[in-house]
Amino acid sequence: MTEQLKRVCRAFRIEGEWASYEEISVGNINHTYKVNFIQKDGRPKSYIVQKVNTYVYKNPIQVMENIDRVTEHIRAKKPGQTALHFHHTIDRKTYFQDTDGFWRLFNYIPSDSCVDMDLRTIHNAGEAFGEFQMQLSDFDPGQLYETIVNFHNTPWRYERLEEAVKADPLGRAAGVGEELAYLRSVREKACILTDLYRRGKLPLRVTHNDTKINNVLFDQETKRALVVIDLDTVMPGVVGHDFGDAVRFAANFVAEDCAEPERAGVDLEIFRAFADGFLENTAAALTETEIGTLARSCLALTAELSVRFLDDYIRGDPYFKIRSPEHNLVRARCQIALAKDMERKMDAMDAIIRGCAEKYLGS
Ligand code: GN1
Ligand code: MG
Repeated sequence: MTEQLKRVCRAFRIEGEWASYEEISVGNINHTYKVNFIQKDGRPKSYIVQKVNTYVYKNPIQVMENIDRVTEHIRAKKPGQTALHFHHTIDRKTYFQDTDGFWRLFNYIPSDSCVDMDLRTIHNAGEAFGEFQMQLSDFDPGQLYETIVNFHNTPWRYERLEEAVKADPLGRAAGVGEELAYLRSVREKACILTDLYRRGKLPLRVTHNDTKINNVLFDQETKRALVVIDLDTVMPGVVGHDFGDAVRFAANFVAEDCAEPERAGVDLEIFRAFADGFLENTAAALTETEIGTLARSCLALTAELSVRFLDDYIRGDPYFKIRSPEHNLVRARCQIALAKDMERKMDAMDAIIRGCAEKYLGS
């Protein structure tokens, strides 16, 4: 690996003396490394190198173009703000391709990544994702490539799952009957965002689409959000894609791949903290219908991801990185347990959303 990373750093014209590297294992798609150099003046300097997963991102150049456009737009709005800066190769590209893959390199930002998930940090993450949406509210979604087609097309995700069950290449479908039955039973609730969008009830926006809270970097001292990262899936979408996915990840009592699904569930205090931060920055701009979908978007995104994990498990795990043979099944079960708890708590979640919206709309 060292030789490979050194080659990538040379391609991006990184100066100084190579010191070491470490792999950053968060993230289920790309491979991420922190590379450490000693500069000429003797001071250390680190960068992040990523190998983009080209099975997932079939056209990584389009991914980079989307990121360039979006970050430029945000930078113009808030010039001094901490940002990701992608380094260029000698031929002025923000990526480097070799026989090993598609690489990019950007600045390392010293930060806290939500290790300490107290309510204030969660609130700040809500503000950050809300602000991100608002900064892009005047960005024409038509300017962005759809880098993963049908990414949040929930009915399509269900169709893919049914195809996988039919093909059943590894004979895994027989062991997931209960999971399938539950997911089929909530299909309509899971598809609510796609359905309302198709009926013209929800506006198209530019969304982040991967609002896991570890995609926000926090200031180590103040705990304020510094920057929203991982812009690979920035694409046209609806507001619930970002809100729902963030809650799915942040408000669960346990990690998204906890092997004890009975412990999964929505922590309503975390939910409230995130919703309050998010709505503080978005309530005034969202339509009544959009606000009305926020609580339900959490269930929709959780069910959708359960479908994706189960689909990947049945197909033999071609998509998500796994750390054990049953990892995708464990993930699917945990997400299903979370979805069930969301169904139970839907009225309470909705009431919290209404309360926060009223607070910021002043009515
Ligand atoms: C993937 O790469 P990462 O870990 O940020 C996935 C998301 C899922 C998430 C679940 C492009 O995100 O959609 O919600 O795993 N990203 C892609 O952990 O499929
Ligand atoms: Mg991602």
